[in-house]
Amino acid sequence: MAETQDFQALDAVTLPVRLGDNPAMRAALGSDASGWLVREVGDGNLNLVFIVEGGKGTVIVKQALPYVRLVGDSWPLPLKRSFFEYHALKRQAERDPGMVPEILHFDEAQALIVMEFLSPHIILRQALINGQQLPRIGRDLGLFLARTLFRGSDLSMPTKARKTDLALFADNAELCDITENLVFSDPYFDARMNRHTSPQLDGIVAELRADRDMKVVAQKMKHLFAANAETLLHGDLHTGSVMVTMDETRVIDPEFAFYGPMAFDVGMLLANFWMNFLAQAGHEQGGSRDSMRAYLLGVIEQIWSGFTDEFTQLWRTERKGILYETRLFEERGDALGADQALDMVLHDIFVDALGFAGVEMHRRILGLAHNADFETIADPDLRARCETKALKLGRHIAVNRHAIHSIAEVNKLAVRLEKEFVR
Ligand code: SR1
Ligand code: MG
Repeated sequence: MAETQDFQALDAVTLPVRLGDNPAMRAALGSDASGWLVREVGDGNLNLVFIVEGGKGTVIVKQALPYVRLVGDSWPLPLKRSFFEYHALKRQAERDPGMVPEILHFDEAQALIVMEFLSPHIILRQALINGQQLPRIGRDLGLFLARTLFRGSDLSMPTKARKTDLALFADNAELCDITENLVFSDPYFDARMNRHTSPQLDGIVAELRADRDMKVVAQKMKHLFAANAETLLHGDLHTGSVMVTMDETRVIDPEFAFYGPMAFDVGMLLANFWMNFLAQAGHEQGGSRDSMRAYLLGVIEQIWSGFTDEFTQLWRTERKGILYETRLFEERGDALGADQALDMVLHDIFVDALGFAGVEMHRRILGLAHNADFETIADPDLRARCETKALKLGRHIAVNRHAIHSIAEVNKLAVRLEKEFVR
C-alpha cells in the first residue's frame, strides 16, 4: 500500500519531469516530454486530475492527495484509495467491457492512475443541467448496474474468489467511513460541516432532524450499507461519476468501491436523476424544461427496467455461484422456483434502493457535499423551493419504501411535488 513518506503531489510543472520516462506515458503522448501540455482540471472533492497533451495523444493523470481536497489537510485521507480505484476499474472493465476508461499505468506509491482521456465526453450531471438529452444513458447505466452488481456477487463468482476480494476491499475503510457519516448520519443532526440554503430551509431541516421515522430509516440503511457485503460496488455512483457523449456512456471514479449491498449503487444513481428532475425549474431561463423533465422520467424508468431485464438474463445464464443454485431449481425441473427467488431478490433491491435514494437526496442538500444541480441555481428562494421538493420526495420514498411498488409510482410523486409549489 502507498506510504505517505514516498509520496509527492504532482503539479503542472513537475509532471513532465517525473513522468517523462514512463513508457506508458511516452507510448500514448510521444517521447518529447518537454512538449507536453499539462492542465490541472480536478473539480471533485478529493483528488488532483491532470489532462496531459502530447504530440501523439492525450491522457488523464489522476492522483490522490493525502487529505480531502474539498476541506484541506485538516482532514487526512489515505492514498490507498487510488489502489482501490485501480482494482475496481479492472473488475468493472471485465464485467461490463467498454464502460470504464482504459488504464494505461498505475503507480501505487504515488497514488496515481494514468488513464484514457475521454473526449469529447462531458460529465453527465453538467449535461443534464444544460438540458441535454442523451439517448443512451438509461440503457447503458441499467446494464452497467446489472452486470457489475451481479457478476461481483455470490450469484456469479466462485465464493473463494469473492471472499478473497472482499478482504482486499475491506481495507477501503476510510472511504466507507466518509459515506457512513456524510450520507447516513450528518444530515439528521447539526453536524459541524453541514450546510443548507438558509434561512429558507431552516424549517424543513428542523423537521427532518426531529423526524424519528426518517432517522430510524437512515440508520437502517446505514446498517445495510455497513453489514451487507453482497457485491463489489462502485460506491459513489452519482451523475458526476458518469461521462457522456450522444453515443457513449462511461463510468469513472470508483475510489469508494467496497463490498456492500447491490441496492446502494442503484439507489444513489436514481436519487441523482430525481434531484436533477426537481432542479430543472431552476434552469429554465433559456426556455421551458418540460421536455427535459419528461426525458428524465423516461431515463429513470429505463435504468430500472434495463437493470432488471439484464439481471434476469444473467440470473438465467450466469448463476454459477453458491446462491439460489440451479441444482436446487432448474436442474430439478423447478424453473418456477428460480423465478420466484429472482422476483424476491429484485423486490428487495427495489425497496432498499428507495431507502438509499431517500438519504442520498437529503445529504446532497443538508450535508457537506452538495451537487451542482441545486448549487448552480443562483436565486436562493428558487433553489430552496427545488430543494424542498427533493427533501420531501426523499423522505417519502425512504419512509414508505415498503409500500411503493414501482418506479412509475415514484415518478408520479416527483411530478406531483414538482407542480405543487409555485416557481
Ligand atoms: C469529503 S468527500 C464528499 C463526497 O465526495 C465524494 O464524491 C462522495 O460522494 C463523498 O460523499
Ligand atoms: Mg468522485
